[in-house]
Amino acid sequence: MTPETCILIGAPVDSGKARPGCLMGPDAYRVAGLGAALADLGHSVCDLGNLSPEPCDTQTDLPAHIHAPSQTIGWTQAIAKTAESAMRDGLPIFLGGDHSLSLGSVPGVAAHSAKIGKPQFVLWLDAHSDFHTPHSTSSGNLHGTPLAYATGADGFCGFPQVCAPIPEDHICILGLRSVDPAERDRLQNSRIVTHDMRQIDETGIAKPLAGFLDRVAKAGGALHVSLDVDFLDPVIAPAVGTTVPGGATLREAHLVMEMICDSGLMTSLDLVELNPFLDERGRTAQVMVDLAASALGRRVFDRPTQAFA
Ligand code: 6HN
Ligand code: MN
Ligand code: MN
Ligand code: MN
Repeated sequence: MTPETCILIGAPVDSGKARPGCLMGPDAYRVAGLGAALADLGHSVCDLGNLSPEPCDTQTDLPAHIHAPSQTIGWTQAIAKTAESAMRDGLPIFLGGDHSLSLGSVPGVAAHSAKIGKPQFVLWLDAHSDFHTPHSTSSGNLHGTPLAYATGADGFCGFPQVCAPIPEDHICILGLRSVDPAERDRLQNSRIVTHDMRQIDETGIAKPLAGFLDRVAKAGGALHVSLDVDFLDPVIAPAVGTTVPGGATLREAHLVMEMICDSGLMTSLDLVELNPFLDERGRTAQVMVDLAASALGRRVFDRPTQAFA
């Protein structure tokens, strides 16, 4: 593939839910060798280090059960700004951090795409749809809301204005197997394209993905890929707080990344929800690094053999 300038952006966001640990994610990806893996594929790699949230102490009218709203608003502001500027310089890879980091990454990259006249598309690889608003969520966890925010949904009082909302039919979710009732209603009334695990079992994962990539290509679009650890089956990726059995296999996940690579369409990537405190000898971090490498050109026959003591 064409060499890219990969811009690693650490976003140790941990405010999107109550259980801590995702703040260690960016460093786990570095220890697992993300930078070297991408450099070995011929890309130039620039690591911006870890971002900090902007100070935010605004009192908002968000419902009282929303967890840590000010921190997440501060993160959203910081990440969105960095996302937009990094898009000018290369292919940003956001190292999470929980999925609330996408409240910043998706609107930030979309703002850049709008300025250069490219329609923005989003591929959401996740067991969950993350399509709650602060008013529909019962958990109060903002990591369950970024897709709704990115489409410009109402109810995100105190968050920055989304200047380039993603059209619902530019979003494809793959891997669904846990959707809350209120979220299901919102999803069913939307034009988001969803492929749940039942459908993936029936058709294989390549067919629905190829259809979506084809649409992005025909539209001349920019493609943001958001990879949640829980897209994967917990047997291969245990280091996440929201495990749901019955997820993607290792080969299904690599095939997705290889097809994304072959399409040449990916312009930005989130690696989210890794909680290293829940990992087993770093193996989930390693799987995520290997998947990022597949999305950026590593082929099955040049995967290194890993010997763990
Ligand atoms: N994620 N739907 C549940 C909630 O609390 O809103 C789970 C959200 C999971 C969030 O996958 O990033
Ligand atoms: Mn998610
Ligand atoms: Mn999830
Ligand atoms: Mn590849």
